[in-house]
This record gives sequence, C-alpha cells and structure tokens, in this order.
Amino acid sequence: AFSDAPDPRFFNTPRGLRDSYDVVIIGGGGHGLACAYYLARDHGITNVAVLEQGYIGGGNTGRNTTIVRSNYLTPEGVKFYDESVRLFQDLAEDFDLNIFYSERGHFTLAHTDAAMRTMRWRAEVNKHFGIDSEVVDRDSIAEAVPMMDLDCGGEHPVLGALYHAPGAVVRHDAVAWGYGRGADKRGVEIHQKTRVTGIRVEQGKVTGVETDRGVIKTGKVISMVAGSTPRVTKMAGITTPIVIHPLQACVTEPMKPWLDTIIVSGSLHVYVSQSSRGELVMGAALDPAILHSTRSTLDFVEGLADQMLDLFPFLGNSKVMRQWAGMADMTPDFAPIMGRTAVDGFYIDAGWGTWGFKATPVSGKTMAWTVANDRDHALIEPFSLARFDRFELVGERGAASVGH
Ligand code: PYC
Repeated sequence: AFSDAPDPRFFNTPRGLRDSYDVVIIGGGGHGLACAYYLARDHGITNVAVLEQGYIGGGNTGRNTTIVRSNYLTPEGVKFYDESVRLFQDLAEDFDLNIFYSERGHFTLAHTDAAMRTMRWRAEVNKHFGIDSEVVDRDSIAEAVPMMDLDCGGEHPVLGALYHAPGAVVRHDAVAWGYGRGADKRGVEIHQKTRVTGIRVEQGKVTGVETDRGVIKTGKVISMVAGSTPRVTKMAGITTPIVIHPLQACVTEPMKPWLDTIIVSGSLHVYVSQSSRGELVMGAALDPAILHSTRSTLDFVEGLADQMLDLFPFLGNSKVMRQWAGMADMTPDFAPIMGRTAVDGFYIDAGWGTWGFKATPVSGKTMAWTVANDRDHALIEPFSLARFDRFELVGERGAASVGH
C-alpha cells in the first residue's frame, strides 16, 4: 500500500486509504501519533490509520512552549503527569532519536501570600506522591536565577516559588516525528492532508469515518484533535463542555545562554525558557474571547513584553522573531476529557487546555490501552466525560501556568 519512493527518513506516505481499519485515529499531532505507536508496540494493533487534516505535528503540538512537568494540584493530575514525565525521560532511547530533552528545573513564582499558600498546597500533594517539588524562598530564587529582578520593578515583588527540579523542555517536532516514525515502522498508516467530514454511527455504535478522500469502515475511532474537538464530537453526536480559546506564544532572536531554568508566573501571566538554539520561548495568558483561530496579535506581544520586562529589564532591546497561536480546548475544571464515550467505539482525548503537550506520552499510552481493552485505563478514569453528569470534577485550575 505504500509508495515506491526510496526509504523515507521518517515515515512512508501510503498510496491511498484502505477500505477498512481496526482503528482510525483522527488527528496526527503528538497524542494521535503516540496512541498509534503504543497501539502497535504494546498491543500488536497495527491495522491503524492516523488521519491528519494538515501536516503531522502542525496543530497544538507545534504551537506550544514545550514545557514538561508534573507539579499539579490534584492527586489525579499528579499521578497522570508523573507517568508522562517518566515516559518522556525514556523516549529518546525508545525512539533512538535525540529529542533534546533538557531537564531545567521549574520555578512557579508567588507574588502574594495567597499564591504562596497554593504553592505550599501543591508541594505537599506532590511530595505525597513522590514528586520532587518544594517551596523555596526569595534567596534561593536569587541564587538560581541571578538575572531576575525579584522586585519586579517594585510592582509585584516575588515572595517565594514552587520549585520542581524535574521540569524540562523538549523539542516538540522531534516528539511528534519520533512517534510517527515508530508507528510507521510497525505498520501504522499516517495519512496527511486527509480531513474527516463525518463519523458513521449506527444503533449507538461507530461503523465508519467519512473523509475528503473517501469512506472508511471501522469499529473504533479516537478523536485526538485538541482545538477541533467540538467539530469532531458533533459528528459523533457527542456534546462536551469544551470551549476554544487561542493561546499565543512567541520567541525572541537567539541570544547567548543565560537562562537555564524555566520561569513561570501565573500572577504576572508569563512563562519563559531558553531553547537550545538560544531563543527565549515565551507565553502569557489565554486570549479572553472564545475564538477558533490561530491568528497572532500585537496586543499579546505588548502585554507579554510589559510583564517580561518587569522580571528581566535588560531584555528591553531584544527582538521578537516569531509569534504564533494554538487553540486551547478548555474544560470547566481544567482537567482533560479522556476515554470511552456513550457511543460504542468512539473514544475521546481532549480538553487539554493549556497543557496538552506535556501529556503526549501518557495520553498516547493510556488511550492505546483503553482502546485495546475497551475499558478506561486506571490513570484516566477520573477524566471521563461522564464526570460532568456526576458532578465529579477534577479541579486543576490552581496548577495552571497560564493565567485565565
Ligand atoms: O502548563 O506548564 C504549563 C504551560 C506552560 C505554558 C503553557 N502551559
């Protein structure tokens, strides 16, 4: 079924769609490709098509700030992301590919007593589950990040921080392409430029997928499409409480290495790290309006620059080189929606809001298990769509790095 092109460096381009697959994954981002990889590697399910409307890793996977951490607030979130960090740490070896995983240490700054209280809360929950997090004082921050103005221009002095040593950054495209290559090598088909236009459901059960390249028969469909979730769930007749907000980010021109930690301030609405290429990778709050768009705005860069200069006044002359936006699929409790749904054979992986990239390995692994066993994996049981009917929310807002 593959083209006659010479051996690809990463993955094959299949000639056409087959008539049927055991599993169809909608969305060729990190999550979709990771799920395909673990379906094939761990469960021997290889008759799988990944359908991507654009190019792989071109959605939120390529539009985030690549931070990996597990310093969440709820036990459910902490356990889930801890497994993700563990998987990330082994990924380069699994893939035999340098994914530029770089452990930096992650500071979440607190500028008020209320924020300090939340940091203590998170530190205690984290420690309870064996996660390396602690509250540190101003002097420790000054020692670790001597370039930072801890008085923030006198406006919002830093009182302390939650410090999470395993916090890391990693090349997002290497993660997506590594999973893609590993899935392809095991027989999965990756179809780019293939848009899903309908999902066939008969008597409460999935029977197929309609695409702009033809119809496919299948009994299992997984939606892993982040900002396109409402469009896809509507096709299956499923309603979720997800709303889409743009989340913008940008990078500066490259500079000499000077920032070796990750700095986050939810109160100031800024997070920043320095990439292996020397660029400062920065972001701020969600755009306030519900909007399905990846446009960039001047307003965002102006606001971000204002806050960045409070922390690092010497950056006044640095140039912003690129700017972009992702589409954050926000849930009311800031936790994801994962697992089986009321439609037999339709599975969902969504509601990633502002932290989907760091969940890439664990979401792929647990969704693959869920589909292979037709039962929600223990780590994702708390994130089922049905929790909204049962009023069993997983309040994770306090661990958001992004202001809302
Ligand atoms: O949750 O760590 C995070 C994050 C950083 C930037 C956006 N989200």
